[in-house]
Amino acid sequence: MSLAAPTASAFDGAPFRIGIAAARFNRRLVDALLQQVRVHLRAAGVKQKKLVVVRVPGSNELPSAVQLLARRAKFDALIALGVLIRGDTLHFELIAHAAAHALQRVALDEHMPVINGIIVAETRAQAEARCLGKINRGVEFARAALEMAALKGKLSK
Ligand code: DLZ
Repeated sequence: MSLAAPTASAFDGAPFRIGIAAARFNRRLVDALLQQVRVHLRAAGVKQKKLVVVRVPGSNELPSAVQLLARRAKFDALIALGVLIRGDTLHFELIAHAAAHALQRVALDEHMPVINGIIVAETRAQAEARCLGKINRGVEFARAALEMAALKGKLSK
């Protein structure tokens, strides 16, 4: 995957309610990612009370959590956060593919922007660079959520 981030565009987050599902597997890294997302959403004006965070065991559970959120309350966008690091077995690849497909399915079925914020890394060092280091993927996920929330608002009128 390219390291190039999309160009920044400013969206006022004040009107938006954003739901986040975050995995507990690789917790230190996911917590850092969550913090990056939170900081950017709050800086963009999303109110604390309009930011709902739920935790799930691992990335495999993110699609069902996102679907439960989509059905429970009126959100403008949802973000799924997880960190998958290649291990000795195929499990990593299966989860990465299944979660990505399922998140898209929830987005289309529920008519809800869903941001795939799952870091899929070959090594722990790659994952750390994206969650704790120079590459701030959390900001990209937050920006994508704000942009899609704004688009949803515009096209739903
Ligand atoms: C089992 C598993 C493995 C091997 N690796 C990860 C990982 O790198 N990142 C992650 O978020 N979750 C992992 N899991 C847990 C699965 O996502 C899931 O929680 C379990 O398979 C139970 O369904």
